[in-house]
Amino acid sequence: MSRLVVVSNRVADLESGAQSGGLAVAVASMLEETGGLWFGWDGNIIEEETERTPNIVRHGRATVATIPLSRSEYETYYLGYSNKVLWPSFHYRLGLLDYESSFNEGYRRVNAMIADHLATMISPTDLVWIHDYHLIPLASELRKRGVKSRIGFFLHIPFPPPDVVVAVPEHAWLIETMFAYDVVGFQTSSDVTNFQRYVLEQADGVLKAGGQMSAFGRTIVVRSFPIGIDVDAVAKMAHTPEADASIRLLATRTLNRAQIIGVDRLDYTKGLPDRVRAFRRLLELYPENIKRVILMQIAPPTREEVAAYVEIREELEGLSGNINGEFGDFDWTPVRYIHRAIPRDILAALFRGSKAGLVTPLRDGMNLVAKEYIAAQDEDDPGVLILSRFAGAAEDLEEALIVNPYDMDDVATAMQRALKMPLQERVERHRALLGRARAHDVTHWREQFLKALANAQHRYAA
Ligand code: GDG
Repeated sequence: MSRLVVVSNRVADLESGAQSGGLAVAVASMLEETGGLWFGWDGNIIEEETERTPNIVRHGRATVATIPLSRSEYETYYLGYSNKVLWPSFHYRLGLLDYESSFNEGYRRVNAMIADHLATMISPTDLVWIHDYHLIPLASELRKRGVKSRIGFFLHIPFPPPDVVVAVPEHAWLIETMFAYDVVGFQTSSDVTNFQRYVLEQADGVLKAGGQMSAFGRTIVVRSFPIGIDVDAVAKMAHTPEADASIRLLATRTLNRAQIIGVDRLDYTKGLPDRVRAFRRLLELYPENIKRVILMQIAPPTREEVAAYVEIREELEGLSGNINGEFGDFDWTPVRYIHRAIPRDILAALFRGSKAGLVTPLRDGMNLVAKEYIAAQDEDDPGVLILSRFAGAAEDLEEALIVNPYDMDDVATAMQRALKMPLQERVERHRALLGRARAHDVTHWREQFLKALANAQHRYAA
């Protein structure tokens, strides 16, 4: 079995595995099996840009190698190019693109620096799996340093249509670097189509049999690998005696009011202000819900050094405050907003204790919260998932109530429908959704990707 080398912007903390998500656990278990390596930024920032050597720690058979970033690398590579250029544009939000040429220089420099370290740690028989938009050009940097291993890339965020991609000033260079991989994986078939269109229209590429594409003198495999969760782990967390107790306490505290839950990093892609507006619309269109329903929104902070994130927080807090002031009463707070991360087990209990899960991003690569909400439900009395058509998850989770997050009335009507849905319909929809979450779980995702990578023609072999 080949050794697996995983590279991502951040590595998960394998020590505190209890709090880690399914992805980290799935990758970690694979690394343990193969004695693999995980390389990434350690989350620290050093003021001076000095020569650095990775810090290497062993966890069982797995090795974790991390490296700090300098202040200027953090500002250009991470905050700048990754999160002010690629993140907004790949989420179709060109109005939020905030470009400086120094960002791209920093992005190239950090990818080259990582390649310098990694190239010495990789052997030709390794399978190298690189993750996400921070590291798109990493394979091309590794190839320059003579790395001949099979290298795969998985994009966790959407890939937009060519008209949007071309707004990124270095798009031609960026997409060309993707042809240094052997396999390029996306979340959904529409991301694959968008990528194919770019390659055909902008790069004179050719689409070949078996999902292969040729351009820039190279041929790569391009496919979708929809990411999933560890369904049993979430279900188990939602059904412990402690979870039972939390749900009972919640019911007492809220006087048995129906709860609708949203859980999202406070990111402008997640559609949080629109969601709160839709909740207001629910109270206006269906006033029977006044004093009977609560929207619980958990929105932990993220990327607060980027101005667009400060603005979205202010907007969300303003809207929540307005509803609570206007509709609330001494014994009812309509919107409960928590700007903090909640432990995973509590989250699972909250999912199970909520009549509806509200997942309404304006654009999302997949959205794991949708799948976690399904996994946490009681099979004989499940809640209803309301899902944005713009989440990658909507391509598969057809039995959810699919909504347009820009249309407040549509979302409000779906909430009302979820609150009123008869038990039999809830059970049937949930059974189908759970089957889909199981069929496309995180193990399936990992295995499918690594199988495609292992089977890819070894074009760089000496
Ligand atoms: C990117 C793509 C794609 C959230 N709040 C808390 C908490 N979470 C956990 C959720 C879930 C994870 O974080 C979020 O995953 P999502 O998939 O919803 O979204 P992104 O963070 O934007 O992830 C996305 C994903 O990558 C995987 O490929 O699906 O489209 O944008 O697991 O439960 N966890 C804890 N406390 C919180 O308060 N413990």
